[in-house]
Amino acid sequence: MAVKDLREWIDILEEKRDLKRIKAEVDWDEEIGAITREVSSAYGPALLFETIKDHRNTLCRRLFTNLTGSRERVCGLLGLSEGTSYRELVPILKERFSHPVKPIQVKSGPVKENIVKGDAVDLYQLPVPKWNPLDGGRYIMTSASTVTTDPETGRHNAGTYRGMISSKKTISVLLATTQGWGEHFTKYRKRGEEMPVAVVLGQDPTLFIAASTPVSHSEYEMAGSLRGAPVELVKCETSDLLVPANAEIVIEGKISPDPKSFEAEGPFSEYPGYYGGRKSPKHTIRVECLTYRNDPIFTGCLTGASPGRTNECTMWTPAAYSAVAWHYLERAGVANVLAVWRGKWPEVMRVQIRKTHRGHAQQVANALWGSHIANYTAKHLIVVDEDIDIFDGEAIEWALAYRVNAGMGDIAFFPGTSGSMLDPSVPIEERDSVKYGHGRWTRVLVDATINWELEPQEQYGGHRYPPLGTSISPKMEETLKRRWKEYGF
Ligand SMILES: Cc1cc2nc3c(=O)[nH]c(=O)nc-3n(C[C@H](O)[C@H](O)[C@H](O)COP(=O)(O)O)c2cc1C
Ligand SMILES: [Mn+2]
Repeated sequence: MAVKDLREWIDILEEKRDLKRIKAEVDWDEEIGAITREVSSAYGPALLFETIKDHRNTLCRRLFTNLTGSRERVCGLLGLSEGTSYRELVPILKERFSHPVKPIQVKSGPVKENIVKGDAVDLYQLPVPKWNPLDGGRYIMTSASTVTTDPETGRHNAGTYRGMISSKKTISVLLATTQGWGEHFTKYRKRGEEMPVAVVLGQDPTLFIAASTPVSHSEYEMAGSLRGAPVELVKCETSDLLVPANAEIVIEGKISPDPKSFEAEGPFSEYPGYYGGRKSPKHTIRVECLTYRNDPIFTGCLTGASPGRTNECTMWTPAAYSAVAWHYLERAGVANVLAVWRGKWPEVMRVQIRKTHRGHAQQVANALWGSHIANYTAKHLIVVDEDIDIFDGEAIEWALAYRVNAGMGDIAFFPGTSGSMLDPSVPIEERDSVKYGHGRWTRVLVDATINWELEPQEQYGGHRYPPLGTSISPKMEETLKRRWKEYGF
């Protein structure tokens, strides 16, 4: 079932007629982004741009995007039937995220076919789009996995983190201290050392999914589990970092803790559907080496989503984040969680429980907000009972209407927590990326389960709530079935 690499994924999509090759020359400056926005908002095919302005003769000439732009495509990638619903996908992903598959190290691989070091490095050789009109530059790290290691344990982390080309040999980035690489960077900084990084471009898309999800294990192990076979890794040229042997391109470099090395970064069209971050000096990767396959294929993607306008990541981030959140709840020992669903935007998360005690929803909130997934997720948490379908917006609205009484403590605030730097409802000063490395959220629990402080009532047949008024009796169901045609239907 495993897709070997990006090229095999392209072949599979081509065979399924789910790939569009665009041969007409297109401009990297806004045009590729605009086409991609239109196509992904219509859940259209994957796109391979084959002729890009200024890149007819550069070391990389082609760009692949929208590679995971429909639910069917994502299910195909995971070896599942295309009809698999999100309701079914979440527990499947939870299972896979709970069963890591260790990567294996190999001596060499296609990514070593070409090696460029030192002065020969020129990032403008890559067809990197300026995706959106007000982006601060050409964002090179959008579907890249940025690999770092913990200097104490050697443990690898791979994350999807934005970065833009700031010169021929530098990439300025938005480095959040609460993210995997941020935790590593804090340790390097305390030692007064630079952090080695490797930016992996053009990978088997399961690694893109793992690296974009706050998983509890190594992303390589998670990608191995998602694809059903170990990821093959090779050592970098300028550090001990391990990177996928079949990647299209790997950029090796260092990030210095010295603010003098910082270069301008931002803004960028971000996941909330608004531009995020201002143009200001930020941490910067000093590139030392490029390795790449012959005739490499660059990959990138759009991020922002607003109502009716979307991007490929929203086809799987809700399911992947829901699966990991559920996994963390299980690990914390929270019993009777029946389903978890994060919508298109990570700020709102819904959890369905079979309530067994007072404070059950509060326990869910504490466990979730205390876990790694909460860094960018679950600002607003809605917990519902088992009869509320969390995939149904109307059911959620009904629960919010009739199972929430703020006067009885059903809404709780938890101020002063770290949160997203990109949520525009938070004052800019409170999410200064260089000063704090993260944003500040007041989290909200909406306990939309039936409040057990409401005493059972005799007039409600001994229940806390009145009987459901919209049901018809079994006797009438029988009658209607029998007489339906007679009524003239
Ligand atoms: C397309 C895309 C772009 C992302 N960009 C960033 C980013 O610029 N900075 C960031 O901290 N997280 C970003 N994320 C979210 C992280 O990838 C996500 O939080 C992931 O869990 C990070 O890995 P980590 O948990 O190992 O840090 C992005 C996610 C996606 C899907
Ligand atoms: Mn991680």
